[in-house]
Amino acid sequence: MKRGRVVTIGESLVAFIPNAHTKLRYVQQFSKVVAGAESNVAVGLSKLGHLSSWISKVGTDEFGQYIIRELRAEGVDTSHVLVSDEGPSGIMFKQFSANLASQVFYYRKGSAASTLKVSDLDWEYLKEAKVLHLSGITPALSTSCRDVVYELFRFAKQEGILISFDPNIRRKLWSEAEAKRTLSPLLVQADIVLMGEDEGELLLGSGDRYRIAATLLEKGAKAIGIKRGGEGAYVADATAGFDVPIHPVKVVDTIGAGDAFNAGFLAGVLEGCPIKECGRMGSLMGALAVSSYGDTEGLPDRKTFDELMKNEKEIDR
Ligand code: KDG
Repeated sequence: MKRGRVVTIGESLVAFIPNAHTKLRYVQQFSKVVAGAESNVAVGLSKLGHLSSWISKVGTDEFGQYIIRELRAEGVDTSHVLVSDEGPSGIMFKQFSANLASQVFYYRKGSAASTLKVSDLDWEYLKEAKVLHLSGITPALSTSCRDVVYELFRFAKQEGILISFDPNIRRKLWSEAEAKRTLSPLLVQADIVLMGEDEGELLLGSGDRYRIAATLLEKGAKAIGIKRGGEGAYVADATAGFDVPIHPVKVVDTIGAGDAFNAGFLAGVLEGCPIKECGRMGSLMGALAVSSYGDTEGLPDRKTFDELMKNEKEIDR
């Protein structure tokens, strides 16, 4: 079911996951996985049988090789990833508290990915994309990264490529004022908007899902997925809007749920599904992400996904 390539661009990091629910100062062992909002979406789509690419810059270090190797193993096209000595590959640590809340600590300032610039990109290759998936994390990384995202929006409009955008506001990377100034103009230009209800408050002045959707549809968005955490999601297009419930699962780590939702939702869009179905697909992927520790390790292959969608299989994690 290869129906058109989704190209994602943004930083991926090596994420260290502690083996205990306690402060990092007391943790003795970690396992490592790949994290990154955009590459998470690429992995989710690839697992569902879609063509996906991830473009970024990694350092000339072992972690850079690890990131590329893992994403390639998941079927993501990494042929346009740059390996650069301008900075190291970024890393992050997760911390789990006793009540299961997850926190992240970044070590990514000056990373290779933060040096990404407009002239680094192969614009001919980008023309092959049907959808360009971007997030608001990239413009928070550096001025050159912000320029890249603005240029990608301009280019996609010119080439008739659909832009899928998740503001993914990361308050550890910039101030709310900077995020609002930079992301609000982008949000209203995207064709597919995938965002948290809480992000609507900052970027559009309303945290009400119906208002957020109405505003974005009026600006020209074609499909909208508003993620509401434990409350499910609201999805809408020009024809209809639906509240989509969550799938009940045992939550072990909520990080990555939004990206998994995005992958399921985008798969639905690529397959020409009605908006409600796109929402159900996103919701199932989100549920599977929160029931495992890494961002993408819990995501299903297509066969399992289809069985779960038809309720032929119980979610057993
Ligand atoms: O959405 C999950 C991401 O937050 C995580 O994988 C790391 O990309 C990441 C980031 O910048 O926070």
